[in-house]
Amino acid sequence: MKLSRRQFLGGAAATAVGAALFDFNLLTPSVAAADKAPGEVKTFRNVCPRNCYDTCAQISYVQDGIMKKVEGDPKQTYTNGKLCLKGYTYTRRVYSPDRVKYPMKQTPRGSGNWTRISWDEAMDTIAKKILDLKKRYGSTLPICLDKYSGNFGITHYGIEGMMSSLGYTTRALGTPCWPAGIDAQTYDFGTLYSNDPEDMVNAKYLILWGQNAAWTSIHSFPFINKARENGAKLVVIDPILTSTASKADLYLQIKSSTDGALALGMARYILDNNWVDWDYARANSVGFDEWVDYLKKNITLDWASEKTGIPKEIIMEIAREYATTKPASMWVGYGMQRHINGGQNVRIIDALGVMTGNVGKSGGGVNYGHLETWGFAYNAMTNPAPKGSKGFIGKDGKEGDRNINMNNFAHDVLAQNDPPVKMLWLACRNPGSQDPDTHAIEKMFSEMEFVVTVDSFFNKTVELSDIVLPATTHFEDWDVMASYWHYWVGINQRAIDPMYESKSDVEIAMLLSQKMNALEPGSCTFPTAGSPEEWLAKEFNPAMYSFLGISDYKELINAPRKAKMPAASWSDGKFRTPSKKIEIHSELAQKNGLPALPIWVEDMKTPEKYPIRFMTPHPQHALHSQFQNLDWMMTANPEPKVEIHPVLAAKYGISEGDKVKIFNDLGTLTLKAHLTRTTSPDVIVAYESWYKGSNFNVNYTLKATPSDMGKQATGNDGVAFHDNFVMIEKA
Ligand SMILES: Nc1nc2c(c(=O)[nH]1)N[C@H]1C(S)=C(S)[C@@H](COP(=O)(O)OP(=O)(O)OC[C@H]3O[C@@H](n4cnc5c(=O)[nH]c(N)nc54)[C@H](O)[C@@H]3O)O[C@H]1N2
Ligand SMILES: Nc1nc2c(c(=O)[nH]1)N[C@H]1C(S)=C(S)[C@@H](COP(=O)(O)OP(=O)(O)OC[C@H]3O[C@@H](n4cnc5c(=O)[nH]c(N)nc54)[C@H](O)[C@@H]3O)O[C@H]1N2
Ligand code: SF4
Ligand SMILES: [Mo]
Repeated sequence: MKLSRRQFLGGAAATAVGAALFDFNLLTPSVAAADKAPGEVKTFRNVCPRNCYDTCAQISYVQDGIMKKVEGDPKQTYTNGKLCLKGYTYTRRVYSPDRVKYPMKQTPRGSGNWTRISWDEAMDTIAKKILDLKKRYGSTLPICLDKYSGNFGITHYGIEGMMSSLGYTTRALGTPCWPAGIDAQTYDFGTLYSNDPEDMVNAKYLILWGQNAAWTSIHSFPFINKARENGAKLVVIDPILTSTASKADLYLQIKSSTDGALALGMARYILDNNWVDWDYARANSVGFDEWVDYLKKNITLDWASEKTGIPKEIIMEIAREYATTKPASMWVGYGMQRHINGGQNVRIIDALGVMTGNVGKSGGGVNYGHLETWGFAYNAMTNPAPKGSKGFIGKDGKEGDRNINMNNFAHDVLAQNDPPVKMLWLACRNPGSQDPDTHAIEKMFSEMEFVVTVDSFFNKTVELSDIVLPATTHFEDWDVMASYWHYWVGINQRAIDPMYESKSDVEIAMLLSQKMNALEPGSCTFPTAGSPEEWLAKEFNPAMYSFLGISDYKELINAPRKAKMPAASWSDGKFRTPSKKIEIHSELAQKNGLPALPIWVEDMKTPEKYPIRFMTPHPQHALHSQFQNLDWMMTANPEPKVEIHPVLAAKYGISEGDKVKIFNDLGTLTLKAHLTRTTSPDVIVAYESWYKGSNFNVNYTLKATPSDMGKQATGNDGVAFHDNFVMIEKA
């Protein structure tokens, strides 16, 4: 294929940037300068739209239409001028030769036989298929959308808007990230709402509970370090001695899924020593005394120690320190709630925070995440179904979309029969690599009539599709982003023109609407015109403007804005539960078949046949299936490994560097062994990721076991990703 001048420039410039990332003056874009002297370097404001705590404010540097480098924005105090490793690779992503450049079709699906097609042909094929399905089944319900976190920019909710504009469809509902913990905090406090992470500097004691900030939220660390410089002690509780744990003053290698037992043991000791903040707990919560009764009758330190594998003396030590060092902050990560009792464990930790009066305090809190700054207009998302559309009649008798479980997607797609799901639209989503039970996912794809994926790379999901449409990156479009962790909001400017023939998800929706209406007038309500900036402008509303202290979105071009919120969540004591108090006793939880109180719920028993727990948490060099495929990352971290404790390795005759077969009833994967004492002898670890040119995928062995919570606030329970058991042998 002949390269256009633009493609060539992109590749060459990216190489120049690669050689000189940290010395901007060394940049010699000789190719760009071939026909004229280098132009002025322009800067643009961007925000990293990945599903990352940090949602960094970025500055992109563009010369002659080529993005030369990306840095952290110093005007945003949380990002504070720095990016993570992934953030610094963005030029490699934008100018990657592996990008999906044009609309392409694959015949047959899965064959790798891709041919370039025009946008018009792509839209014509897709629109005709939609109309055909609608005619055959009398509705658009056979069309199913699976969209999640590839890009959380607000205009990207236009993907959902596009679906609504076609009629009522089938939708993957839920979140794999944090649903059990969201429900736990919803039962307790009424919603999830956490302290400003920058407020961690005020903590005098800090517990990171199943949270690997050194990898997954690196910008939080300067605030943690500052607190430590001020004398705060850092405790990390994790079954794996992570990078984060290595920075702690005290690390507890807890048995997976037993955090509730640890918190209950701590609570009992706090109670016995009367370090309880009775005034706070009784004034602000309901059911506190009932829970105290439970502690007295059921919980002992010996029991907690046996359950968790943590010596009694250590439980006593952290209980005393946590209860008597004020303010004390807890950060509950998403890793610890990926269990069959994960939500319940979060509820118990919440209760510990309430018991010690640490909720509502600066430097305190039981922090998990928030959605307070997400009050946008969601204009692109809101479209009426065309007149006469037939929908799914829900339990409430209302007609609408048919929601299926995002966290058991393959199963749920195949379980639909009235009408069946026939077509998938995937955008910002890679279930081929990220969903549990990859074999089931592959089977589901193979049974579809038609699959469209919008993405920037030929990943596993694209491999299973009929048509791929090239998506722009966040430097090629206008957008706005909020964080689920810090309180800042920032804008994405179009720093460079869309690469090749790529388009944003909203532009694709407009094109589809044009085609649908040309073929069958009135068949799609999505607007057919609008510039990227117009779409962006419509995502703001007066409340958002006032929250950010601006009157026009363009002000965000000068600097990101921090929402006007107190640093301490719940400092006004206005909880959002039915009783308006913290519900230690939650009737809503009880109504949903869960314990009313934060009491112990058993963890998963280890199956005899598969005695080794296989943990697959989030990687350092990747954000799920993003980034690890880029050349710099493949150089930094060329291949996946499985971490095995030397004692376990010895038992199976495995040495450093050996190939190890990891298997259970669901599937098998073979990985190189890395022997390390950072894990325990009954747990092996491989970080989920998508490596270029490799079929490595941890999810081949992972069953879609639901976690205990998630339904209440997010529609579906989470996935107990870490309750996964396998056997190993030397390959
Ligand atoms: N074993 C195991 N599995 C896990 C987890 C685990 O801990 N262990 N974690 C789970 C969690 S928490 C999550 S959040 C999920 C993540 O699951 P996904 O959201 O599916 O994961 P990503 O790989 O981040 O993104 C999906 C795709 O979006 C694409 N994309 C990026 N920007 C755009 C855009 O603007 N438009 C379009 N159309 N596409 C775009 C990316 O190129 C990528 O291919 O994985 C889950 N899976
Ligand atoms: N670099 C990088 N950053 C990311 C992501 C990424 O993929 N890569 N993903 C983003 C997304 S979508 C999410 S959801 C977040 C998730 O970020 P985190 O909240 O940090 O979640 P995880 O990496 O899934 O798990 C964190 C830790 O929980 C531990 N853990 C597992 N089970 C238990 C348990 O029973 N008890 C305790 N105490 N600990 C346990 C794991 O060993 C792991 O070290 O990170 C975001 N940031
Ligand atoms: S991946 Fe996370 S930490 Fe890295 S640049 Fe993006 S938002 Fe920042
Ligand atoms: Mo996530």
